[in-house]
Amino acid sequence: MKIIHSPRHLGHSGHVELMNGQVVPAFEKPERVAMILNAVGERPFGTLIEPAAHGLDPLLKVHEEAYVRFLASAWQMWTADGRDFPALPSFWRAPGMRTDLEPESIDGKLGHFSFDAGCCMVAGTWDAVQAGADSALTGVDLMAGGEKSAFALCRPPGHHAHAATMGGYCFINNAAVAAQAFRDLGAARVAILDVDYHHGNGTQAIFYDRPDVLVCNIHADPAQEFPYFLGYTDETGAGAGEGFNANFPLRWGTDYAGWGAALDTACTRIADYGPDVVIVSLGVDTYKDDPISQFKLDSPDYLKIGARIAALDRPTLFVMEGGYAVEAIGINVANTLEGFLQ
Ligand code: Q9C
Ligand code: ZN
Repeated sequence: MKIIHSPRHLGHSGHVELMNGQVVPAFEKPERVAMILNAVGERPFGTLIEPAAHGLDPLLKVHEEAYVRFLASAWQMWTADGRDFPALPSFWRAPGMRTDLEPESIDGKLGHFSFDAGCCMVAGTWDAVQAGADSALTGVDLMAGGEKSAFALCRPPGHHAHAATMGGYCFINNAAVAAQAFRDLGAARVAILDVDYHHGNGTQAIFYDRPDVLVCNIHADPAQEFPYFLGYTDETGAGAGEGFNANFPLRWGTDYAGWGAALDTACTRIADYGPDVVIVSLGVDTYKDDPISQFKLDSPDYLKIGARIAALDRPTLFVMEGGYAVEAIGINVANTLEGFLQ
């Protein structure tokens, strides 16, 4: 299995987030990728390759142009106001306020295009984001060329990003960009299996009214956990997409007995759909010692996850999402891939 990775993710560093009302160093940090590279490097998985540049067109198929323009110019606008520290939104709308107007001010734009303070931007953020999206797109290219699977080691992650909204450490929705690229290359049906601890609200929203991309999410119950405002069981799709979104929310404290049962149900749904390709939004923040999460999966469980996904017997693109227990993230990702390949 080829692993697609760019060192340009390192440009997205030194950023912060809000935790318990305080500004703290971001949990989504560059060391995550270093640990994954170490762990996969110790096993006979295949070769590391750099992504090819794909430009903005494939991103614009799932993201709005004004949003991409904002991402590309935000750091320049923020620093033009004399600020030489990371950019963080702190103003949002309440229901009843205007959603149709993009403010001129960068402070207004940051709120207009975000749903939380989880997407801090620094000088190298946009370059890192583009390299991540290119990694996912290069994975699509490899599989279009006949590879049975690939792993896009994207950083920052993507599944919380909507068509015109950043949040939850995510700017461009790498899995959604890849799904659309598969469609444009001729795949009739794409299934996205999101196993990150958090609900993939952006991925759900992007494909909510479409039957050509089935989205299945296994995640912490949004009544208890971020992103709080999406990810319930009654969200099953809309219009032509009715029946093509499936959520499996699980309570805090869930271990592999409960989690694996949900995975089995989700995989059965995917098998019934008969996709040409499966995209796995691979978050390993389900791990028992994850610093911001409340599930109880242990490292050997990730071997079982990989094996269950392999049993679908479909071409499979893994796209990196979350996972913040830096000491175990590499083992857990490598175990997933090993379980898949065995
Ligand atoms: N500051 C992903 O796993 N913040 N995003 C929760 C802790 C949001 C996680 C509160 C967590 C987003 C891709
Ligand atoms: Zn997550």
